[in-house]
Amino acid sequence: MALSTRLTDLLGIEHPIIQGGMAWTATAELASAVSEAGGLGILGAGQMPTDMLRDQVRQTKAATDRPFGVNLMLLTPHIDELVQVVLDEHVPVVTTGAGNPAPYMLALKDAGIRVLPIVPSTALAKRLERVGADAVIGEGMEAGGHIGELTTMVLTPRLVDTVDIPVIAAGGIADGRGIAAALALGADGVQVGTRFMCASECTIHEAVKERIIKAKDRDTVVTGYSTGHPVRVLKNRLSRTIIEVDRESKADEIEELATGKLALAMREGDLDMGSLMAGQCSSLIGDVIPAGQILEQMIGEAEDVMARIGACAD
Ligand code: TUI
Repeated sequence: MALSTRLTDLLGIEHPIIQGGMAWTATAELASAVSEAGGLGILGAGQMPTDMLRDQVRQTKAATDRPFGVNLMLLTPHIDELVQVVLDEHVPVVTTGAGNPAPYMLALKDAGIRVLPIVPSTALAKRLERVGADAVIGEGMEAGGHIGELTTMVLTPRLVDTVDIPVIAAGGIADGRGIAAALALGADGVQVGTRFMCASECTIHEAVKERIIKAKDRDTVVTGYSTGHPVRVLKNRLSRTIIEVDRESKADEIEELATGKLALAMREGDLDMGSLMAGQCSSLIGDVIPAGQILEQMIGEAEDVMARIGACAD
């Protein structure tokens, strides 16, 4: 049995799973492995220099003929140049995060790009459906990195009730039970981030993968509320320091403390002072395996769960 949905039709992919476009984490190695295995691999552009994004796109195209995407983080100062790269390189799919992509919609749609904005609420989803979004990704606050206020359990069905385009559930989904739950809430697919950090092809530091595998259920915390851009991370010395400064609402000091810390974690493996952006579902992850196996396991488990639920209804 295959799980085909409006999302698999829209993107021409086998499984209704897209990989989170995590900055400093979702590189060509991971994205091409996910796409090759039938999901949608996504490059995390983050704050990459434009030449690096162009190289990453070309590396992905060389490794797979299947569809892939780029996540554009809209708070990036040179975002206009990154948008130009995805236009020039005819990237098939773009996801956006950390802001409203409306100013870029026309150019992206005119270039034939499928645009899947990440939204934290129904208000933004409605506006983006009107200006041509092909689907929306509703990211609940269980997710790692920059988050909104709503949980996946509430945001997903609210989006399904609000827009006619496909809804992709994100935040807290690391196994097939999460996929089955998202489909039960009316979603057409899921976005999976943290689970893919523990894919063998993911190039982040091995120490971070081990930290995720060791994580217990209360090991993540949200920092930086006073900056207006709260982020969920695994607890460490950096998160404790930021929370202390947060209490005094010193947003400038937090920005200073946080600068460069995501790369410090993901590239250097600094578990103490790096920003360990990862979701609440870290505690559901127990091993590092190839991306293709992650997809296979998640789909198999979702099918089993749905068969079990179906049997209860008989
Ligand atoms: O973007 C993410 N996750 C990220 S971005 C990132 S880099 C960063 N570092 C420090 C501060 C901020 C960013 C690390 N993780 N996820 C997608 C996401 N988008 N979550 C929430 C949103 C979002 C929030 C507000 C999307 C749109 C939005 O719109 C506000 C508006 O203008 O209406």
